[in-house]
Amino acid sequence: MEVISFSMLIILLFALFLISLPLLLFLIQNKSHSSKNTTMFPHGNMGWPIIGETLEFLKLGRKGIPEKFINDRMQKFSSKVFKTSLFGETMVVLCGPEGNKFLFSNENTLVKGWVPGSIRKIIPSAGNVSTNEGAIKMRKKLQTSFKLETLQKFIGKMDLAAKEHLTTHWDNKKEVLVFPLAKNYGFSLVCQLFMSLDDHVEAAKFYDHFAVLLAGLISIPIDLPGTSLHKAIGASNILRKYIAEIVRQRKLDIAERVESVPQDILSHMLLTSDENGQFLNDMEIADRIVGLLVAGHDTVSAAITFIVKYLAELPHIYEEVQNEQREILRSKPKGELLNWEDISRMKYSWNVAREAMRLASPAQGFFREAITNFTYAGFSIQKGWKIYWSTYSTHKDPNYFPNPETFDPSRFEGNGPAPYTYIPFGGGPHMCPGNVYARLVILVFMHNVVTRFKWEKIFADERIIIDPLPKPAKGLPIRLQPQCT
Ligand SMILES: *[C@@H]1O[C@H](CO)[C@@H](O)[C@H](O)[C@H]1NC(C)=O
Ligand SMILES: *[C@@H]1O[C@H](CO)[C@@H](O)[C@H](O)[C@H]1NC(C)=O
Ligand SMILES: CC(=O)N[C@H]1CO[C@H](CO)[C@@H](O)[C@@H]1O
Repeated sequence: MEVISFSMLIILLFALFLISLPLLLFLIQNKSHSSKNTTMFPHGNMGWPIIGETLEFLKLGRKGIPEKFINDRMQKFSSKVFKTSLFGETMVVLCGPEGNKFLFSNENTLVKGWVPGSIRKIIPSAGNVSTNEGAIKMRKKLQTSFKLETLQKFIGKMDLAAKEHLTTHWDNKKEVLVFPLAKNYGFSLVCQLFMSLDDHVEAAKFYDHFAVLLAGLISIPIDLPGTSLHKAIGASNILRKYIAEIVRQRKLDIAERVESVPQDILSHMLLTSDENGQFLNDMEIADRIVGLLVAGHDTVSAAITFIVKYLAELPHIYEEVQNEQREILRSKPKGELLNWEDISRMKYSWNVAREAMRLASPAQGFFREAITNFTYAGFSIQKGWKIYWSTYSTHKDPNYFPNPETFDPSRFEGNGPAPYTYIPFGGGPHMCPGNVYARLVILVFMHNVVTRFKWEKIFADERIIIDPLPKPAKGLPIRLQPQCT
């Protein structure tokens, strides 16, 4: 019975094929004929319907080789640009420093910022950065709040937080698991600095919702009960209500008695606002703060984790960082907290941090959307298409970074890497406003950790996973040896 129906199916398919053959031939001919003189679209493979090549993209990331996705296709299709489908969208990938330069230089004329649907559903404001007037004002406000002049006032607070973290979680321990501790540290730091959420019990409750939110951020955008996206949207609603209440209370405090208002980034934003903070309502401000919490904690935690990893693997580099930091410590009155002058002396340490962010870039890449039809490298790109560029494809290109897998902080000496090749924070007008924040937090942590500890890895060959941020597969357990200074 089965055999019969199977052969019948074959015959049926064959007949169908024969009938449609002329039509097919006509279509193919017509296509090649007309494509002779119409614009040429970038070549590429669109993968499966809807999912496209997303699974392959995510799989290579989990294997720790996200650059392979780009490199394979650059070889197959074009070294400059290719087409694919990711996160349910037609996606054009621009490659190499020329691609980066093109995108950064044509911001708001040919392209604008874009984020995948899953992120827009969880953090609505992430979808409309440059549309309405309130959003533009808010963005400007945030950018001033993230300038060095503003943030350097918080260096002492960052130093205290690093000291407290190491005392609580590292002191008197033989072993620690670095990655979860770095996440915990990065998160409690943003809570303290942004909105003076110092209470550990409150912060822990807050963190649970936050973890659910993060898990859904880069997911297939299907919002049904049980999916990680659905849970993340729920968590985001709780967090935004919670933060909106903090914002409401803070506005009241500011209106009533300015002197006793907590000195944090939220107060700074509200106090420097030209229109008494009325440009956005509390919920809209809360929405942006959730976005900042996401951007500000995970990336910094990943960077710290990888710095600890490389310092464990490379004792001569650890020693040089330690010497630089001990020198700074010795030059200060005992007990005085770090300040901007100290940070600006941490030149070697910063090169080490930058090299760690080259090899394990916290951001894999960024998205844009074409706002008009344009031609790039001879290929036509259509209005509405999404564009992706990847940090890893230049960070690991031997043309720009010889022996790309070798950790070498001297790459950042002198003029440093060629333009548009080292881009962990993006570039152009949309450059991540958190780069100054990241620099301060990372250097303050490095100062404290190398002046108090030396360490070695427990698993010499621990794998790296990128999902969506880089992390060591086993969380980077290390063995500690306290240092005296
Ligand atoms: C996003 O934009 C839409 C319309 O442009 C607006 O209705 C909505 O309130 C905006 N969302 C946020 C969170 O700013
Ligand atoms: C873009 O090009 C397509 C054809 O390739 C055309 O249909 C469309 O009208 C163009 N759009 C704009 C905004 O020029
Ligand atoms: C053969 C032919 O028609 N060539 C034309 C193809 O289109 C370009 C502009 O898009 C023309 O310049 C060519 O003359």
